Amino acid sequence: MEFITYEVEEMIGVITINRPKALNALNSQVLEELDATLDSVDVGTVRALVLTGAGEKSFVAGADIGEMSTLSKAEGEAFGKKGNDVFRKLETFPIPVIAAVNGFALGGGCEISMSCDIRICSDNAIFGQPEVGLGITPGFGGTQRLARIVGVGMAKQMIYTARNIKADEAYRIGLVNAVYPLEELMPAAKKLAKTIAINAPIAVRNCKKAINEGLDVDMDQAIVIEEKLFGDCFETEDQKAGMGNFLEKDKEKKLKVVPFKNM
Ligand code: DAK
Repeated sequence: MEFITYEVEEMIGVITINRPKALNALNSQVLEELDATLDSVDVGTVRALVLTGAGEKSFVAGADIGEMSTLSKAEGEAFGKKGNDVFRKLETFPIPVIAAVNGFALGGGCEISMSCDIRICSDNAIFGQPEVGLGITPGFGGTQRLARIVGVGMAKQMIYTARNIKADEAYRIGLVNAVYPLEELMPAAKKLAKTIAINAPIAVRNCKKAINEGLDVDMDQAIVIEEKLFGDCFETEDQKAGMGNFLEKDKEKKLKVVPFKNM
């Protein structure tokens, strides 16, 4: 891999987009390598992912404008599909993904962060959807995910004006869950990932699925999705150990990591 690094620490996988000379902009190769990296994650042992960018200035400064500038309509559509497929893979990845946004998150950079389950950022982070200034629409799901995360009015304002926002505004509108000094961002992301990782993995996966799938349907259908995924947790070792520890009032055991089984 030239542009992606992947490291596993305990039960946490850290994926870094590593193309700092172009502020980690997403060209076809980055997207292909990211896709292959996700395929290589051992979700039997890794329980949460952190996605970040290399360097201290940029998470991802967008899709690669140089590569896009000469695309035909058909090539533009194919490039859009390549990005959308990998973003969707992230969004529906069986384990939670935390975006640790360490600087610019523009265009495709903002969009890839929105494909993650949770976003936290450094205080130098800048978010924006500048596409209309470049003569295109957001093409990696920005028109859809931004509205779902920050609401229709704020999403329309950001997209129509192409105006960037700083970390504090991203926090205020709910685009990120927390803001940290740059040097504290990765430790905070890993701590958050570990807090998720020590919980029962089947339950965490099912929560992700229930939230994601439930948001796409009406409430009656959504409740049925939740019921099925709730039921699915029973008779698993996670559920037996989790509830058993509580009933035994064994605080030590309660804090222990439940073995990963029954998937
Ligand atoms: N693409 C390619 N190279 C980029 C880049 C990008 N998005 N962003 C930065 N770079 C490169 C710069 O060209 C420069 O390269 P060298 O000149 O050194 O070779 C290097 O990174 C450093 O950038 P700057 O010198 O510009 O650094 P500054 O600190 O002065 O400025 C900046 C940082 C982030 C404000 C500036 O680089 C900038 O404005 N970058 C572009 C940001 C942007 O507009 N991003 C959105 C891209 S549009 C679709 C699929 C996808 C999309 C749309 C449709 N379909 C097919 C339907 C997605 C679109 C986008 O993401």
